[in-house]
Amino acid sequence: MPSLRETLARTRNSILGRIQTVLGQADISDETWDDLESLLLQSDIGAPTTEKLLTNLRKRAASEGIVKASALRGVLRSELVALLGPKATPVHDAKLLLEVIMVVGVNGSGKTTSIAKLCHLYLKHGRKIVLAAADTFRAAAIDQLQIWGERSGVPVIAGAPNSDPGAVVYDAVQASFNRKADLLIVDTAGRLHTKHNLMQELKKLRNVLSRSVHDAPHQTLLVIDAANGQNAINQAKGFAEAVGVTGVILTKLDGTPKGGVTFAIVNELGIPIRYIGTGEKMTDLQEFDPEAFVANLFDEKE
Ligand SMILES: Nc1nc2c(ncn2[C@@H]2O[C@H](COP(=O)(O)OP(=O)(O)OP(=O)(O)O)[C@@H](O)[C@H]2O)c(=O)[nH]1
Ligand SMILES: [Mg+2]
Repeated sequence: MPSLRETLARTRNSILGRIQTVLGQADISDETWDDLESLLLQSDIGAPTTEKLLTNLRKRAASEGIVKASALRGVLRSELVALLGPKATPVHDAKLLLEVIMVVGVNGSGKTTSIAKLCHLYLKHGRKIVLAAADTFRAAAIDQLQIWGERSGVPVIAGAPNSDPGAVVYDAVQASFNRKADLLIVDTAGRLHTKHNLMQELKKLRNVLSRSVHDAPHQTLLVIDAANGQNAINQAKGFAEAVGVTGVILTKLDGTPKGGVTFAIVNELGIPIRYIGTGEKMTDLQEFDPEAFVANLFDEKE
């Protein structure tokens, strides 16, 4: 399992790492602010979030009487941590008979892989899991989930290719009750958000869940490929409007310099990051920890 430090290497080495050069030994000048702004903008943090950060930094520099640019490093870090909000605590309510997690996201973002990783994590916590293969549009998608299920000994409820995903979800709820499972994770299809019918389909699935299990889905996790950078924001808005999203699984941080998008997601969408994907293996999922995340974005040798 790669460490967070390894996972963030590309992001750290690309742009965010250069911030320490800008925030060097000289006194703060207009140039410091300009350079900082342009680096933040290049780092996929996005314009609204960059603006917010700079406003806060300027205020703190003034009120705390900061003169040296290097003294802004710590302030920047604390502002970045504050932006990400508190570490999300596990939301499992033990009184819930059956918890339902619906997983959504565009195709290829890493939904099925992330579900396998979530299984691995929750099995360690002693949960009894059923998976629903509600991505019925591609036979390969059903197979992929079944392979993961077999590997970890978790039953996968699936239908025939092109069958009604609502029926699959309904069957999966019944199977969960029959098997006395306490966690049902639903995999869904992921065409582009611009195709209205996908969103309609997801809404239908959501309704089947809410009619079958009290308060379900208890979590709706949106899987976002970090390599999509700023494009991920609009995608996420589409899903959030259609099905309501309670948390984000940010995948493929290991392969991209665009880790700055993490801040844009939380700030612009107001949705917390719950997990991050750090590789392709079952064990490559970490609970998101804002402080550790920010600490590993910068070079420790500063
Ligand atoms: N490096 C890396 N690869 C990942 C990560 N998460 C997923 N992948 C890879 O991304 C590719 C797509 O993952 P899937 O889980 O099939 O994505 P999906 O969202 O289910 O895709 P569709 O079923 O087509 O909608 C696979 O090759 C995964 O191995 C990650 O955190 N890091
Ligand atoms: Mg899939």
